[in-house]
Amino acid sequence: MTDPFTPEDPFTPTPDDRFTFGLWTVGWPGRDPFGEPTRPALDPVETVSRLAELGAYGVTFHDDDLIPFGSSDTARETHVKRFRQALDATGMKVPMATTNLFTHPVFKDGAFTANDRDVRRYALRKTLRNIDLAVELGAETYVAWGGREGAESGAAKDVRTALDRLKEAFDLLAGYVLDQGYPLRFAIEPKPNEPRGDLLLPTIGHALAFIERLEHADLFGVNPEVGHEQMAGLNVAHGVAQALWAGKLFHIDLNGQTGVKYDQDLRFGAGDVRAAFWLVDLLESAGYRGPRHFDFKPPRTEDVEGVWVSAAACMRNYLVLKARAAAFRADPAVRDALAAARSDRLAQPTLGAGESAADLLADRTAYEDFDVEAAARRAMAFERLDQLAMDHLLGTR
Ligand code: XLS
Ligand code: MN
Ligand code: MN
Repeated sequence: MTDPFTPEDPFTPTPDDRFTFGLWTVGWPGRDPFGEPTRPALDPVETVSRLAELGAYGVTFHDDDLIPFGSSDTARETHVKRFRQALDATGMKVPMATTNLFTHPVFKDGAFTANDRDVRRYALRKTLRNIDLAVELGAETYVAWGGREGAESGAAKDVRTALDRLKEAFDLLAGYVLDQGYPLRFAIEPKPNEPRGDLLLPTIGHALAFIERLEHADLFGVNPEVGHEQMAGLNVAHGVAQALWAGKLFHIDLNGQTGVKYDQDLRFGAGDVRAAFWLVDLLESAGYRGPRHFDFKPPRTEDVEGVWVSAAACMRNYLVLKARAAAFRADPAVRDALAAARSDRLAQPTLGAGESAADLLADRTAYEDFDVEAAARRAMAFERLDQLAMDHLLGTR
């Protein structure tokens, strides 16, 4: 077997794979609610060059990942300049950026939906400022994760009013982007809980429904995160499929999670590997063109070298799953099993062309003469199909 971390390995990524990482992912020093950091902070310049060496396409950032909160204007310029130089030197891109509206204590009750109006106005200014920088650095997508938009107790937050404020914020931000002529779209990132007990827009479905109420709905899509859907016990591939169906999959956060528990942010492929397989199968077969963005946290047991092992493994696992999914789709036995499962028939519209409800009511074969019992006896043969998928995933086929 080839060493998994050498260039001869068939699963070695290249920028064409469009793999991106948040500065805050590999840069996470390992501080958690129970313990101090286990690793030093990483210089964004080092992150850019290490990720470029590993074959990534680009990096993404929260404003405060790049420019520490409270930096002077001069310090800000220096941080941006050094980052830009690292991008130029490596050819790394910045396809997405976002705002940190959750770390500073001022955001303890949220940002765009904080009960305090001055905090909401400050959050909007912080976001507008970073949108300018995001566009300057070439970003096409602006992610909006709610952070602390939520509550721990019932009366603390009037959810309907909070949604009014959230809409007000997004209408303002989109209006600004349009006025400036920025080529930027927004991707709302759902999450069910953490850091608040309950967060607003907890799932892909909630976010999709919310978007339809926005003034510039066309500018808004979703940024689903694998683990966030799984924290709610949901099937992430189904949620992503619905986002694709709605034309709203603007971005994606790939990582791993083992069921309904705290936000683990494991490397992609760890956790529920079957869910990861079906997600990659979906993204690849649907022709999703956006970045494959990893939002993970190398466990705090790792040192800095372990961080790069973990980052490389995210990309490797994606490419392995992509190859396994392609082999599954190309397998003649799978084609037979799909036919036995009549999966192709789902594409046939239920009604004939121009058929009305009256026509359906007049069709005796649809009801009066339909042999319900015979149809109920038909096997769907899904187990054979699923075991073929398992065999491909496990490499036993
Ligand atoms: C936290 C989120 C966050 C967003 C960006 O749970 O995943 O990292 O992706 O703010
Ligand atoms: Mn997460
Ligand atoms: Mn995320």
